[in-house]
This record gives sequence, C-alpha cells and structure tokens, in this order.
Amino acid sequence: MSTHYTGLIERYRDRLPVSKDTPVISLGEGNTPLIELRNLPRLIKKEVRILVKYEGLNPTGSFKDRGMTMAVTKAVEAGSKAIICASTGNTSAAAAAYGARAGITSFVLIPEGKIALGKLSQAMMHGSVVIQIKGNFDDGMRLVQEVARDMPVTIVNSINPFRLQGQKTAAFEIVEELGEAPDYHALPVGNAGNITAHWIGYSEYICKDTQACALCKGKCGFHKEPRGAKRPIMLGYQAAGSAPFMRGAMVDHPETVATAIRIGHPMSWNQAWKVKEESGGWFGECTDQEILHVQKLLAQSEGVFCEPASATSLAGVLKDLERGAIGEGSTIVCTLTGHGLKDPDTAIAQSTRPITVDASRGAIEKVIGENMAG
Ligand code: AN7
Repeated sequence: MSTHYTGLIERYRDRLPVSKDTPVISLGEGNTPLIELRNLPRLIKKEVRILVKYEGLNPTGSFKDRGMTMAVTKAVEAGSKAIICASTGNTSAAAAAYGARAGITSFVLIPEGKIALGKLSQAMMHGSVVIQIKGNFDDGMRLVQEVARDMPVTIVNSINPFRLQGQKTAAFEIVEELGEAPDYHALPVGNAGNITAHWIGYSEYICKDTQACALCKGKCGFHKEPRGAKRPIMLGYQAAGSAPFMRGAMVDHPETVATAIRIGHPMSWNQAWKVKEESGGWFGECTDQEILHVQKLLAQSEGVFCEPASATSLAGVLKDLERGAIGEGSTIVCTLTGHGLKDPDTAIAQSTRPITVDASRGAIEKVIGENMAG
C-alpha cells in the first residue's frame, strides 16, 4: 500500500462533497502536526495539557489551504475560469497558489498597506491579479460580492460553503490523533469561518443520525458510525481593537497589529454565535501587546513560530487559565492558523537586534562569554 499523502480531499473523500470524477486540485495540504507544549505549562505553573495544531505548516503557510483545495476543486469542476477573494493576506496567498495549480485566473483584493509582507509576496509570485484597495477587508468583501453578481468569477472567501467543508477536516485530524475531542478548542476569530468549520467537523465526527447533527443537516455523509460522544468547548479569541464578538456588534474601523484578523464585519456572524451556544464556549479578547508577548513566548519557549493573529488563540487560553475560567487538568488544543514567516516585519520589530562585530575570533568569544546561560 502506498503511503504517499496526497492531501485532505483524498484522505477524507467519503466525508466531503466530491465524486470520483471531481478533478482534485491539491498541494498536499492538511495532516499538520499537533504539538504538545512541554515548557510553557511549567513556566505558567499550571497542570494542563496544551497542544498546538500547527496550521502554518500547510503548503502556503496557513489553514486557508484546507478550504482552498475544496473551493478551487469545486470551482474547476463547475467550469469556472476565474476565482476572486477579498483578503487580509492568507486567503489571497492560498487563492493565488491553488489558482496557479488549477491553471485559472485569480483576482485578490487586499487592503493597501495592511497585509503582511510574506503574504503579499505569495500573491504576487503565484501570478494573481493583486488589487490593492484604499479601504479595509470589510470594504473588499462587500466589493467582491457586488462584482461577482455580474461577472464570471467564483468567490473563494468563506461564504463559499466548500471552504468550510475543507476546513472541518482539521477537527477530524485532531480527534483521530487524540482518540477523542479535547476539552477545549481555541481559535483566533476574524470572519469566524474557521471556528464554524471546526464545530462542523467535531459535530460530524460524533454524528449518529441525521437528527443529531444540527449544523450539517444530514449532508455530512458520516452519520452511521458513532465515534464517541465528546465535542470540545469552543473558545474564540479576538484582537481587542477588532473584536465585534466582544462588542456584540459590528466594528467599523478595526485595528490590530494582527492584520490577519483586522476584520470588523465577520461573515460567519450568526454561525459563530451558534457555535458558542451549542458548545458552551465563549469569546475573549487580547490586546496587541498580549498577542505579541505570547507569539514571542511560544517561539522562544517551544520553538514554534506562528504569526501574530495565530498567537491570539494561545494568548486567550493563557488568560483564561490565569483567571480560572479553564480548569487545571484540561486538555486544550490551540489552532496556530499561520506561520510566523508570513510577517517578518512584526517578528523583527520585537526581537533583539543582531550583534555586529569584527570578523575575529576574539570578538566572537567575547559575545559567547557575555551571553552564556548559567
Ligand atoms: C492567520 O486571509 O480572513 O475567523 O482574508 O489569516 O476563519 O476568518 C484570514 C483570517 C485567523 C481568522 N488567523 O480566521 C483572510 C482572512 C489567520 C488568518 C484568521 C485568519 P476566520
């Protein structure tokens, strides 16, 4: 038997809306590491099991690849020759790459000056038509919907239902690796597509019959075999300057250093409230300072480099552990949605400068002497 991994559509074919004739567009996405933190729980003096789902190791460096393989596959199946999205960066990178793979045109709308450098380089390098707008993500999302009404372009934002179908597979992978769902699952929330997709995934995994699975309404194709009854409590964390779920209303001028989640009008608004209710979870918020602190803490205590938005999931969990909202003894999964290399500017801005010395042995030895631990 071949063990060659060919992406999440092949792996979860029986639980996704594809047929044997569907032309699968894949870059080997999914199957990302679930890494148990070893040092951080000790540092914060808590008896908890925290695992990070490192989605930054997808082909374009974010979880968006899970949704994009499905969205582009279905677009191609339907005969579409062009895709379009608005993006804070990662969706555009994924649309650009999967569009290239499929041999179709991709149009991406990005907020001028507000996307991280790595993401911009991806959209440009893969040959997308990159349209910078003098507005934010929410303006772009509105424009994409208007344009797609009259022009032959397929929207590949998460309002495209195939996106969430692809993204739900992350929950399948976690249940399969842990043997059951974790107690808590924390995600950064922007449009709230990913938290919705994870809940669909967890719900389908335990689904015994079509009645039990409220979100999939019997369409998941996975109702026969129960795999245990446990679903996690879902936690959605936002950046404080961009937190419509905390305000309980849309935010017109979102701001945060975590540009990926600089979103004030989430597309999956109603779905995410339903996830919160059904799972018994909650939303929380973190300041930019807290987000950056945890991004660096994770990089330096565990060797895991995620982008600022991704650190929001862990930052929120650490706060909720501290205030006792999450109890000790819990198993917690935090999704790290994107790779740290996506945003080199923010990483460099908060790191220690390199030390510049003469090219001499003496100078190097001096630095080593001054910096040896213990
Ligand atoms: C790293 O790329 O919306 O709550 O246009 O890139 O499902 O929106 C990105 C979102 C979290 C939020 N972490 O996920 C886009 C875009 C990272 C992200 C989110 C995004 P959703």
